[in-house]
Order: sequence, then C-alpha cells, then structure tokens
Amino acid sequence: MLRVWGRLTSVNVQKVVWTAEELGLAFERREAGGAHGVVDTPEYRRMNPNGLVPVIEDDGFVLWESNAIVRYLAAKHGAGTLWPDDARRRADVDRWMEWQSTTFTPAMRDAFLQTVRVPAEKRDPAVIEASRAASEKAAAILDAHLAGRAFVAGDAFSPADIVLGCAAHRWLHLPLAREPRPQLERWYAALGARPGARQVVETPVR
Ligand SMILES: N[C@@H](CCC(=O)N[C@@H](CS)C(=O)NCC(=O)O)C(=O)O
Repeated sequence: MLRVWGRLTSVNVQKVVWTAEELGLAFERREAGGAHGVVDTPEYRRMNPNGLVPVIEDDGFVLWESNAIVRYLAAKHGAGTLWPDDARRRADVDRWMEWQSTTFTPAMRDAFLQTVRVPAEKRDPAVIEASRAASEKAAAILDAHLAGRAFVAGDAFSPADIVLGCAAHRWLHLPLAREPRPQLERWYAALGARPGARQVVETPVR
C-alpha cells in the first residue's frame, strides 16, 4: 500500500494527500516532521537525506519532493484524466506547478513564518510587509489568469489546481490584510467543495 510520511499541517504533505484522495488511492499516512520528529532518524534520512516531508513509499519505490510525488501519482493512476496525455496541456499544468513552487509559495514564506510561527514580540513588520507585497503580486497574476476559467489549466481539474489550491489555502488564511481577489476566491471555494480536498481545507494554517 502507498505510504505517505508527513504531518498534515505541511503544505507540501497536503498536496500529496489531496492527490491520493482525488485518485481514490488507498494510502497510509505516518506522522513525521515538526513536533512529530522522525525526520532526523537514520531510517528517515536514508529515504530523504534532506530530512523534509513529504516522502512516499510505493511498493519499494521511495520519492521525495512534493510536486514530483504529485506528478508521479497522477501519471501512474490518472494518465489521460488527472494527468493530461496531450503534451501542450501537460506543459500548461507543469508551468503552473513550477510557478507555485518557484514564485507563489516562496513569496508568502516569510509572511507565513512571521505571522504564524514566530512569537509576536520577535516579528519584523518590514519582513512581513515585503512578503505580503510579493504575495499580492503573485495573487494578482493568478486572479487575472482565473477570469473565465474554471480551473488553472482550463476546463479540467489538474494537479496545478491541487498544488496551487494548497498554496491558496495558506495565503487566504494568513492573519494579515489581503486585497480582494474575486476569481481566486471563487476558484478556491469551488476546489474546497471537492471531496478530495476535505483533509486540506479542514487543516488550520499553523
Ligand atoms: N521542496 C520540498 C520542500 C519540503 C519542505 O520544505 N517540507 C517542510 C514542511 S512544508 C519540512 O519538512 N519542514 C521540516 C519539518 O516539518 O520538520 C517539497 O516540495 O517537498
């Protein structure tokens, strides 16, 4: 059976759980990371020398890097459906997955750490503001892109919606002021109604 290591509060673990749920896969999730520890044990480091979550093990095949895991599961179990056959459609999905991991999520990283993880007396307002402004720029791009589109890569739900949906879940729940983003908020609400998203949308941002 597919095994997933990682705490559900990790935005990267959330992507994997959501993908497995969308595909209807039976899987077992083992707590690791954060207060659960585990990631520093020699056994875990043999699976992932980075000591980060998530990791999956699928009948002896071990994989880390959340977007690579999402692609693997979608290609293995959702070829032609969740993972498009058409090279251009797949490139579109891939492009937005890259944008999530290289642009949107890094932009909000400091805002997340500062407003959620760092104790109030140690927060740096300038760091929060820089990260908030960078995140707003990214959110504006996604909001404009979603105008007239049900999903990120067109008419069909795809892994791009999963990884960006997890990022949006974090962004929309950070305890800070945000610009209204009607298209992004409409899309996020529709994603959240999917049964596969339940564990993610029910997990508080912390
Ligand atoms: N690029 C990696 C990043 C993984 C990562 O940074 N994971 C964080 C949680 S989101 C982590 O393991 N933090 C340490 C911990 O939870 O103990 C991926 O996408 O899988």
